[in-house]
Amino acid sequence: MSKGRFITFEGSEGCGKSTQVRLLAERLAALGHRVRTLREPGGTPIGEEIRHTLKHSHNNAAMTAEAELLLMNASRAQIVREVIRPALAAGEIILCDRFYDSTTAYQGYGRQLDLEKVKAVIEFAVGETKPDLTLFLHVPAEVSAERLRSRQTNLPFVRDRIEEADQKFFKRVAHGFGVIAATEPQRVKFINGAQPVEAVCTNIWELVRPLLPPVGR
Ligand code: Z5A
Repeated sequence: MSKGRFITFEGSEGCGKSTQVRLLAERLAALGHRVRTLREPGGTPIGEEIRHTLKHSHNNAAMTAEAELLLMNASRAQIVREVIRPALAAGEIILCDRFYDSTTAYQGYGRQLDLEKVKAVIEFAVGETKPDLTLFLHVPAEVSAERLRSRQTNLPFVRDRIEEADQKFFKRVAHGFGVIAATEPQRVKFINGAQPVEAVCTNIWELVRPLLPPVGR
């Protein structure tokens, strides 16, 4: 394990990742840990431009699955070297909203790209930099849809190319996350994201606490 800790959050849209990243970061900071929150795609100036191209650009409608895979991993290659490795070497705790399991689930299972090729691209992007712990927040599709609906009614509409995919795509993504969690049970921990926020928070804390470095290290 590196000097710092690298914890990733995964799951379908609306599963509560961003909420839990924020709450865990607040808790760790209150205990005196040096903590940094990141998101993918994005998290660096280059990565945020790639994120815009992937999600919101007016010119992205014709994007191929292959281009999507490479752009996700271009953003990742940048954040790994520009931010994650230096922060881990300095002993920080990194909480990242999505990382490479999302590529396996969305581009591999969702877009149905060859899983071996997807794996090779991920490995090129991340090298030795892998999460110490991955928290997979699972919610049923109807819970995810309901949360996104209620959030959308409170915010101005912003088009998102990835969210335009059909329900079959999102079913394949959810199946992909299930396969990932079953394949790597040591690293990937299943959490029932449909519980109230506080209960999810408690489940996460039980998994994170044993991994923490001493404060001030
Ligand atoms: N993507 C990809 O294809 N390949 C990749 O390699 C990577 C990503 C890295 C990123 O979108 C998109 O990129 C995503 C996958 C793809 N696409 N899709 N579709 P994003 O970053 O904009 O969003 P997201 O990652 O999909 O997550 P999200 O929609 O922002 O949701 P969330 O972070 O999981 O949930 P939340 O914002 O914390 O909560 C959603 C709502 O539910 C909100 O109103 C909360 O107040 C509420 N909430 C949260 N927890 C609870 C509980 N426990 N009970 C009740 N209500 C709750």
